[in-house]
Amino acid sequence: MPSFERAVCPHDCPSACALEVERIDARTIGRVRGAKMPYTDGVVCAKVARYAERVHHPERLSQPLLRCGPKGSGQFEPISWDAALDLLAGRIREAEAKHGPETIWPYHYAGTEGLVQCAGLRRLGNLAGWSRQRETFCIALSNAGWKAGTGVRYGVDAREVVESDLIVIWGGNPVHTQVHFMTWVAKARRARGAKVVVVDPYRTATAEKADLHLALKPGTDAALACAVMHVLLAEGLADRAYLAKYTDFSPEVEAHFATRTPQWAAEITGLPAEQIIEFARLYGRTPNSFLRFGYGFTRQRNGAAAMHAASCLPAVTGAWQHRGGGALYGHGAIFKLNTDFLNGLDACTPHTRILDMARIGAVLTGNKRDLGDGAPVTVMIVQNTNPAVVAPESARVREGLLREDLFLCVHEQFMTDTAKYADLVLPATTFLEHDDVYTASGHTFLQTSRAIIEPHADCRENHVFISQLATRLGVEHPAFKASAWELVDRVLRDSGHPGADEVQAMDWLDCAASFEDAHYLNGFGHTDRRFHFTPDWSAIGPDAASMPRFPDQMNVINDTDSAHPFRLVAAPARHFLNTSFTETPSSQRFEGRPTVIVHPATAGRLGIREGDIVRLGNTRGTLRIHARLADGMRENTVVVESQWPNSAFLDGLGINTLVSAEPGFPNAGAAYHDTAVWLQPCTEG
Ligand SMILES: Nc1nc2c(c(=O)[nH]1)N[C@H]1C(S)=C(S)[C@@H](COP(=O)(O)OP(=O)(O)OC[C@H]3O[C@@H](n4cnc5c(=O)[nH]c(N)nc54)[C@H](O)[C@@H]3O)O[C@H]1N2
Ligand SMILES: Nc1nc2c(c(=O)[nH]1)N[C@H]1C(S)=C(S)[C@@H](COP(=O)(O)OP(=O)(O)OC[C@H]3O[C@@H](n4cnc5c(=O)[nH]c(N)nc54)[C@H](O)[C@@H]3O)O[C@H]1N2
Ligand code: SF4
Ligand SMILES: [Mo]
Repeated sequence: MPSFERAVCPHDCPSACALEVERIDARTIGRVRGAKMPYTDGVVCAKVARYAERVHHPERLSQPLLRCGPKGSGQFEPISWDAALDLLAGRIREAEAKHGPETIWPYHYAGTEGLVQCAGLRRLGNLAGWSRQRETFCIALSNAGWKAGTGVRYGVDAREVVESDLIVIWGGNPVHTQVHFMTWVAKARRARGAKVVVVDPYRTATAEKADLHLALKPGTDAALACAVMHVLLAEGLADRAYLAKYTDFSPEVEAHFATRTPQWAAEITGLPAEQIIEFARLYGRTPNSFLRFGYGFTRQRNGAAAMHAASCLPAVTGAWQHRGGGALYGHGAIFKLNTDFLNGLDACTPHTRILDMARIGAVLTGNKRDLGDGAPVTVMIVQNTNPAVVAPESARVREGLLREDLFLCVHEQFMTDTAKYADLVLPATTFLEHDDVYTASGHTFLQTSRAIIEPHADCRENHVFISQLATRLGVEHPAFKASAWELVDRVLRDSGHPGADEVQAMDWLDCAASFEDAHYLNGFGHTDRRFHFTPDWSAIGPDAASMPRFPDQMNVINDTDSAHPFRLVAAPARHFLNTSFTETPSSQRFEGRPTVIVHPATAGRLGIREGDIVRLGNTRGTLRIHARLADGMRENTVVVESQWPNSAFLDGLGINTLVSAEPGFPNAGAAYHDTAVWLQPCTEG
């Protein structure tokens, strides 16, 4: 008898949806619909509504595979799990004996956001003394910038936008990347006619819905924010009492903003000065303005400075004091989770080297800047991520992954581009086949999720695979002896929450901060409890000396020049989730093929028509791609919505071929949308 079972979407998305999954039998699911959790409220994105396509996909990995052809040939033969684990443990021991334990690089990201299924590999690495990773794919720059001002990562509950009169969506595309926020925006519009402003270099699906779209040049958000504050201060729209009580605002800061005029920002951003003033007045005259920050605008070398500058806005107007006012970037800190046990930190204090995961290409090709005199990486275990596609500098990543002296083990649900380069490919369960616990960056609910069907074929969950490997390596920790559900229980109890069964019975646990805390009315996260216009960047990252003293535009982006006259934005596609769902037929159908969006004026000038193949390039490489014409952006902006597999591109290398691995400031972070390129019509077809 089919029934609907509760689950939580595990994908790397701010919504962490509560789901109801139709269980047809012990091995089969049917429909997936949203559960009535207060934030996601029964809504689910199209790609997960069709999850049956993914979990029952004919190309799901179903057994361990050993490479039998040349590296990257895609030729594999089946082996048993026991043989695979013995082989992997043997290669690890050999490599450790030759180079020391830091030669092993466990490499993982948020393919599943489940705390337990994510933690195993990190725990094993910590206990075994392997190299660690600096997690620079996603939030390094945005976190740095947010914490510089506020001191702690949380913000106003997104549901409060129904009490806002102005919603500013800054540098994110929630229609693609977190559809639920848009359902709350729609409620605010219906309820009180709230105005919507979108700050984004191109007319995204979100910008299409806006009352005002500020289509600035990528990497110039700090200039816009500073000019807005110039107007607020100059026109009496600042809340001086709030500034004095809650911030470190000073005459020097004010004098600094006095020089950051709309005309100055117009030069940098490409926005008309009048539009900047119009936005500043709208913002300044609306007490209950809600700023929803995306990650997108921080994926620039100056992204942390941009986030810091933009996060100053509600401190100038005092919007934080009002219901429906303030800002949200992410909620991380409200869940107050103690993950020491999960990460093995109860039993060890790791001191090993930390390698920047976004610089995987440089690391694997032996760049001294990354490795110093340390050992080369000769064994990698990759889990929950697909670096052959998602990391910057794809050509170098490929060169590194193809190294004959690298043993690469990839634990995956699908034969991804990374898995194709592996020596050993191991099949993984999906969230429907294992237990876990999830927080969210976009809402305040903590949720547990239990297996609904049996593991597909010979798939093993992350936790089981890593525990079995630990046993073979003789690495001991009680977590390796526990079940995933017992670990869920442990992390919840260690954090002062009810246990796993209780949370499961409650469906979800609201960890929302009080109004006063969420609005920082009890003070900000710094020791002086104030918002910082003048941050202590040295507390945030090693490159503090490069950071501006006051909120400001930092001229460190990969700007256009005569050889590279276009700025490329490599934004997320709607029907994929990073690289996940690139394998499902309906997502492929909706997305069509990789395209570059080109302004019609530029296309006209270069003789490019809709659907033509064009070539994009810079010093890192070139690729061919079909052109799509659209306005709503500056003439020298080009946009590729991805992340398509490399093989979907005409030359077999994806958009990150063009993206540099030069980190952002002051604490690293990948700058995915910070790329200067040239664009040419393609004559070779
Ligand atoms: N050009 C460009 N590049 C980008 C970005 C961009 O905007 N533009 N965004 C960047 C960002 S923000 C991020 S976070 C990264 C994300 O990049 P990735 O971390 O690679 O992202 P995903 O595709 O979400 O997940 C990777 C893999 O995890 C696997 N997986 C899912 N669940 C499990 C599991 O339970 N066990 C195992 N073993 N595997 C599992 C999936 O099958 C998938 O292949 O990409 C970055 N790269
Ligand atoms: N459908 C779908 N959903 C996803 C993902 C996906 O790939 N697809 N990825 C997931 C992940 S891992 C993450 S981190 C989140 C990311 O979610 P978002 O917060 O939306 O962040 P991004 O998607 O990186 O940013 C997208 C927008 O940033 C804009 N942008 C780029 N550069 C600039 C700039 O300099 N200034 C301004 N103002 N805007 C700029 C781009 O044009 C784009 O519209 O989404 C998650 N959800
Ligand atoms: S991908 Fe995001 S929006 Fe879609 S179901 Fe998962 S959490 Fe919800
Ligand atoms: Mo991300």
